[in-house]
Amino acid sequence: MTADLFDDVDPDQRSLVLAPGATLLRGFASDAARRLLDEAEAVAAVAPFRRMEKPGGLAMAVAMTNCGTFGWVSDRAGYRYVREDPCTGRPWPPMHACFLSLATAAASCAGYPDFRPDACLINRYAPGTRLSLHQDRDERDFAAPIVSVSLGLPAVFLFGGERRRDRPARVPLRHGDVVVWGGPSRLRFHGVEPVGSGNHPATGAWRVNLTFRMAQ
Ligand code: MD3
Ligand code: FE
Repeated sequence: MTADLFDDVDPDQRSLVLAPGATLLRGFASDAARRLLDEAEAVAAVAPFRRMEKPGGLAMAVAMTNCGTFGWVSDRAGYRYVREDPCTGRPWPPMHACFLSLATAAASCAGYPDFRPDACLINRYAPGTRLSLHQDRDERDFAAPIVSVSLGLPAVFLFGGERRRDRPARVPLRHGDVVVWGGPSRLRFHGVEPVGSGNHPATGAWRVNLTFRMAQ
């Protein structure tokens, strides 16, 4: 049980190594959360949240949009990073300074002082929505970490192994938690259990997750 991971640590400890290369910075984004959510809303006003098609044709449950030079997209043709939003034909909205500084500060804390994300995928989960186990391997350089920021409703993150069949650990993630996924953890399978219903003061009935990536 992953809850055990949390039982042994000093309650004041704000940073926890989940696995080699995976660092949880609990509450690291709490102070910035309001600004991050307002900015995510501004991004979505230009590049709307949409449920992308998987290569097999089914729609993903999670609604997504992007900001930054590159955005991650999925359609019948597969997964890739593109400079233009296929919904609008326009470039993705730029990555706001508050996004960039939060992500680079978190990466620095976890030992990645050179992290310069060029893509931020914004995921939005309604209650009941899950993300099935997958690897993130569309980025050019797996030496760069991915920084994730959890906002709004809590969720149980599934942290698997290097093989799909490895049984995942369950990691509860709450509003303001940031995780830096790098090194030997970078290609581990991961997903999100169905988000429970609830009403969060910052987001209402949503979970919002930001993932910062060095795509190119
Ligand atoms: C572990 N998002 O967008 S973030 C994704 O909560 C994604 O929306 C989830 O998985 C979410 O691809 C999880 C945490 C995360 C992101 C990338 C990872 C964990 C990771 C890459 C390697 C290992
Ligand atoms: Fe992922």
